[in-house]
Amino acid sequence: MREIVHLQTGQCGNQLGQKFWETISQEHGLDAKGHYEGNDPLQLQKIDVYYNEAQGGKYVPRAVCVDLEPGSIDAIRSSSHSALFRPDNMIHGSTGAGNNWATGYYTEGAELIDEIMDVVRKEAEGCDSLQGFQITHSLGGGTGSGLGSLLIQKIREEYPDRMMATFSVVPSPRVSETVVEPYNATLSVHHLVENSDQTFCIDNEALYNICQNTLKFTSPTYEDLNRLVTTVMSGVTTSLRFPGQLNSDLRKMAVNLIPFPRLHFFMVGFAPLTAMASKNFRHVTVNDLTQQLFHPTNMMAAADPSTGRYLTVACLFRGKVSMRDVEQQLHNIRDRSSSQFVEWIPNNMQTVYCNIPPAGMELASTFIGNNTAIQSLFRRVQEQFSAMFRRKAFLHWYTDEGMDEMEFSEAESNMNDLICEYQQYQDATIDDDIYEEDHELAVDDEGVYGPEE
Ligand SMILES: Nc1nc2c(ncn2[C@@H]2O[C@H](COP(=O)(O)OP(=O)(O)OP(=O)(O)O)[C@@H](O)[C@H]2O)c(=O)[nH]1
Ligand SMILES: [Mg+2]
Repeated sequence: MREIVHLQTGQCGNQLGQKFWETISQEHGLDAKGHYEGNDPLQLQKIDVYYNEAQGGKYVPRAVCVDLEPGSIDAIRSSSHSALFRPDNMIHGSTGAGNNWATGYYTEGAELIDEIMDVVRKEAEGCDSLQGFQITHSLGGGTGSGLGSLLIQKIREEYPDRMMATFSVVPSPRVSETVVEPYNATLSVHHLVENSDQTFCIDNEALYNICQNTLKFTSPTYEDLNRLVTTVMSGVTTSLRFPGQLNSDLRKMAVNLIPFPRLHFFMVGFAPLTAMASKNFRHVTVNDLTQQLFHPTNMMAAADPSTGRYLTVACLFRGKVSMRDVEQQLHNIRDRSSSQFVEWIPNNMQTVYCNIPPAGMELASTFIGNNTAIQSLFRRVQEQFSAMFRRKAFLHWYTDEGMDEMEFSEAESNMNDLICEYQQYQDATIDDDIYEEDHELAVDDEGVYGPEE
């Protein structure tokens, strides 16, 4: 079987990870201790992608939980699903990274990395045929972002031919008021561009908007935001966890979605999203699902896809849907907004089906889009980064941990390049020369995007 090793780092990473495991355990018919009590053989067919089978028919998440402070790990230990996780796989420090990427990457985190890698190695060695890794983390704090980046890098060095998928939470001032988050996020993106194969961008700004505007929560909590994230995580991993043809492993998914290696930052979405109050007054149809799925307000990235263009899209439908209806609806969407799909990748929309709906729903769908509008997310962070970096504000916290200012400049220009690349492919048409012969960045008409030196 093609196994995945899951990692969760920092507070956000552990909270999301814990909910992810609770959700998929329920979908696979496992109780809070990991014993199978389901009644559908499909639940077990690919269960070893995410779980190890222990004695007595118990399934154990192949999960490694890491934090630089004990709080989030203690929370797992005292949760209703505490008996699910393997105690040896929980590793924590005592002081935290104090919102400082450099502490996570260079100092406190670096002290813990060998211990973490030992556990990762043990899990990887226990696999029959490891397909890769996935990690949940936030980019705004110190641990998930800094130690997360270090961990991703170490894994890439040790397992260069395995896939790395990340569920990365992008900070928003609407949700958190820590001023240095744009620094931490930019430094992390700098690493994700190089060391991640596919990154599902979870944008706290968008989650907050969905909770307020669509779900009608007056003051959304992390728990509310995380419920959205776990639904979408369950959605995007469906094809990995249940039998089917398309996108059945991380590599196939990446091959279908990523036309250029650096452009692997996905927008994700989920439908139906309905306020609890109006839930009982609507019957969800395939038409609703597809309309919602492509709607900007359903995207978990605060970026409007209609301002960019789709390089690729994968839609996943769960439950008993008529494939013909789905194909027809998607065809209509494509027809109606054909200019939003780059014409130089024919058939860039894929559909995946799975009979098993998420718990408590009859029909559901998940959206993964590689859309050039994701650049607006990076632009948002970049603007906040530049405003502070220009004055070198707060930099001493990072240099005190042994970091060089150069790394900030490099991270900044890497993210700027990324933004330019998205823009370039957004503007590209089927018959113009995008690349010069030596594969330097092309200059646009106004010379805004200069060639690399
Ligand atoms: N969606 C979501 N975002 C979270 C959650 N917890 C924290 N965040 C966001 O994550 C960022 C802070 O990162 P944390 O994960 O708390 O930090 P950490 O990785 O534990 O690092 P340090 O505490 O600095 O050592 C902020 O942008 C928060 O808004 C959560 O449970 N859900
Ligand atoms: Mg923390």
